[in-house]
Amino acid sequence: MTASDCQAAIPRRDLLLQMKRLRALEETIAERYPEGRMRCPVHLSTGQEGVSAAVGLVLRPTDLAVSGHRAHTHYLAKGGSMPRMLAEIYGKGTGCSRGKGGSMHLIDESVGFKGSTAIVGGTVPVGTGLGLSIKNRGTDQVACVFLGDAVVEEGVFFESVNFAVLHRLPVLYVCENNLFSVYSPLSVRQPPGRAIHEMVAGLGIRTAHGDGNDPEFVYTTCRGMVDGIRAGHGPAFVEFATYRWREHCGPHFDNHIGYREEAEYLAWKERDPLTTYERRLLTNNVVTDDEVTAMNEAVATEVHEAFAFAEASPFPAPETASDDVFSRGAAS
Ligand SMILES: Cc1ncc(C[n+]2csc(CCOP(=O)(O)OP(=O)(O)O)c2C)c(N)n1
Repeated sequence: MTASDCQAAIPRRDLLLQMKRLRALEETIAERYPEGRMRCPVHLSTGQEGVSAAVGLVLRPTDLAVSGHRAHTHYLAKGGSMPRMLAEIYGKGTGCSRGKGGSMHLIDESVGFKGSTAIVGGTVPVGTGLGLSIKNRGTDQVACVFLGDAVVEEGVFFESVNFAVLHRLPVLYVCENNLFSVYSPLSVRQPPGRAIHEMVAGLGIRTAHGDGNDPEFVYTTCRGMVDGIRAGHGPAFVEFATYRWREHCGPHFDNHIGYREEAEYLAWKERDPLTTYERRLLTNNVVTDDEVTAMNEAVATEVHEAFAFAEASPFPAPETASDDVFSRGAAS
C-alpha cells in the first residue's frame, strides 16, 4: 500500500460523524443530568472524542474491547447501542447491563465490548486475557484495552503488559493521557521528564504516541499498530495526549476549584478535536456545509430518540434483582 492509498483509506466523514455522535451524547447527558433521573455517577469524555472515534473505526466488529470508568465513548465507538447505554445510565431494564451496572459498568458482548469497571486498571488483565484467548483460538481478532494515564501507576498494568509481550498477544493498549488522575496532575505522580510511552517501551512492547485531538493521527497510528498485531507482531501500546473538559466525575466544570488553570483548559478547548476537524474537512472540501448540517440533524435525532427510549423503558422488575449477579461465598 502506498502512502497515498493509506491517505485515501482514512474514513474522514466517519471520523467526523462519530465524534459528533459522541460529543452530542456526552453534552446532552451533562445538560440533562440535573433532572435527577440519571442516578449514577457519570465520567464524561467531552474533549477526548478524537481517540475513541478513531480507535473505534480501526477496530472490526469482531474485535474485543474493555475500558474503565470513563467508558461511554469507548462503548459507543465499538458499536454499542446508544439507546441501551442511556437506558443503563437511567437504571432501566433495557440497559446494556440490564440496569444493574450504570455508567461505569457497560457491557455488550454482541459488539465485542466485554466490559468496563470503576477499579482503575481493573480491566487491563481482563483485556490481556482476552488476547490470550484470541491467540489460543487462532483467530485474527485484536483485544483493545482503553486506559487512562493513572492506570500505569497500578502494578497490574506492568504484569499484564509483560505477559502480553512474553506471549506475543494480540492486544492494543490505548492510553488517553489527559494529564490528570482526578485532581492530581502528572507532576505529582511521575518524576520530571518521564514520558509514559518511554517507560512502557522498557517492557519491550511496540509504542507510539502523539496528538489525541487529531483523529486522523490517531487513526493512522492505531491502524498501523493493529495491522502489525494481526500480522503476528505482538502487542502495542499507544499514548495520546488529550484533555477532559468537564469535572472528573459529573456534568459540571470545575476549573475554579484550583487543581488546574482555566488558561490550560481554554488552550485545550482551542484545540477541540471536533470543531478543528470539522473546519479542516470543510476547508479541504471533504464535506460540504449541507453535509455537516445533515450530520448534525441526524445526530440530534439519534440522541433525542435514545433519551426517549431510556425514559420510556421500565425499571427492572424487583424479582429480577438477583439475576445475573454473581458472588463468592460459603455455600449455605
Ligand atoms: C484501584 C483504584 N484506585 C483509585 C480509584 C479512584 N479513582 C477513580 S478514577 C481515578 C483516576 C483515574 O485516572 P485515569 O486513569 O487517568 O483516567 P481519567 O479519569 O483521567 O479518565 C481514581 C484514582 C479507583 N477507582 N480504583
